[in-house]
Amino acid sequence: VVPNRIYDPEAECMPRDERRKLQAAGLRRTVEQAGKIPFYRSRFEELKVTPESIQSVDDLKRLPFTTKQDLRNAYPFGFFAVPRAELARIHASSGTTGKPTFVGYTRRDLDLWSRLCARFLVAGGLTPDQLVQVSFGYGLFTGGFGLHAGIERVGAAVLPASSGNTQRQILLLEDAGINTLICTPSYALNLAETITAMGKKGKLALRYAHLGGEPWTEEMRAGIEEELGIRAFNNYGLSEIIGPGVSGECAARCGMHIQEDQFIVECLDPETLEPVAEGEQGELVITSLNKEACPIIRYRTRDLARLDRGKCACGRTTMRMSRIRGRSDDMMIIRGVNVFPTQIEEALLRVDGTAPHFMIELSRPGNLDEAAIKVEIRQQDFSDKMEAMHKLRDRIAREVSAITGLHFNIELVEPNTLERFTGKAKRVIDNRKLN
Ligand code: ADP
Ligand code: K
Ligand code: ZN
Repeated sequence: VVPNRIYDPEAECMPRDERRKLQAAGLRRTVEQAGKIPFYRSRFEELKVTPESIQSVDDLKRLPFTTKQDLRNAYPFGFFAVPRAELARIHASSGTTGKPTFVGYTRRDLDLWSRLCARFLVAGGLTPDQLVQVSFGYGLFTGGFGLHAGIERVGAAVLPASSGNTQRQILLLEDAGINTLICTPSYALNLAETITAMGKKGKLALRYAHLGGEPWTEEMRAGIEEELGIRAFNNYGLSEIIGPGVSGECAARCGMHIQEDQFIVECLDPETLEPVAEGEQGELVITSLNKEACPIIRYRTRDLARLDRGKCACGRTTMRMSRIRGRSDDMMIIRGVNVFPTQIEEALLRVDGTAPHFMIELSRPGNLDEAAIKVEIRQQDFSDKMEAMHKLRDRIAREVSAITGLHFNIELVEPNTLERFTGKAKRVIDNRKLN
């Protein structure tokens, strides 16, 4: 049983009408801050939006949406609302093509972010006496550094293992006597099964895991918990909003509590962009309320989920969101890393000899994702010389890895063998069993 602890009771358990007033003030502040960004300034002018005209949360529907494409159009720093001198950190998330999307933080933004991570970590059982292994990559992705700061803030000790090298991860878990594991759910399952296979099941000090970054299921949770003898908690976030810390589960584990004092989350029909009926599935659209460097308004996450305004046993008054049930675009999440088919297309464009016809195939033979690309060769470049074909394959793998940071198995296929599409191309076959 996980004790019910609350890191920030004032914010997390605030009466709802009081929080709505706080949100209105935050929204007004955000409109003011966002007005420093040319994209928002011109939208606000068109829509006749001024900070003073924001009276309540209902005014949100007067505000413009923001898409990943909008962020991309302003590459690299066009969505930063503060001068460079005020920046304290820059992270990046994968763009839809070769270039990343940068997100910036001021000192105050970093302070806020670590507070939000501390909240969901404590909700899921983290206490200052624990030893925590972070097996998220430390780098441009928000997972590693984000969780790291949250753990330190709670007062627990952090072991920044970073990602990769499963044998070494297990050695650290065992020899350091780690209590809490942080990684993606699929990696946790992989660790769990490897630990069992090594005959170390039940011999570790592990008690908790905080998992996120990719979709997972209750069946996966049951497997992770059974193999490791722990409690595993789900947390959600995305770089464009702040990183991990947007929402997370409490001990009751009936959805992830949204940090509503900092974000307004709408659940909209992705076609009409109108709110779905209460409790129905829709696209999450998120607005920040206190961010300085990158205030963001009505960001279309493309993540599909349900919202629950019901009361929670833990005493938090915040609304909860379900697991992510899917995406309203073609983004794939491979080993926790976001990948768009357009990134693969861009990589192929850099390689002479390939036709722009390809098919991506995803599978999960064990617990980890495998990704393969079938690439068509142009007639004139097709060769029965093995060496030439090997060189071409390696070249493609390198370009794809340069853009996505992931290894794909490349399979070259003969000219005119892949399906041609008349409508919207369907370039991904996902054989991983999720949802
Ligand atoms: P990170 O670096 O933390 O993975 P990104 O911004 O790269 O963050 O990825 C964010 C995306 O990852 C989200 O939009 C969502 O699709 C997915 N994601 C993050 N956490 C979860 C989660 N707990 N469950 C399902 N999907 C998640
Ligand atoms: K992700
Ligand atoms: Zn709760």
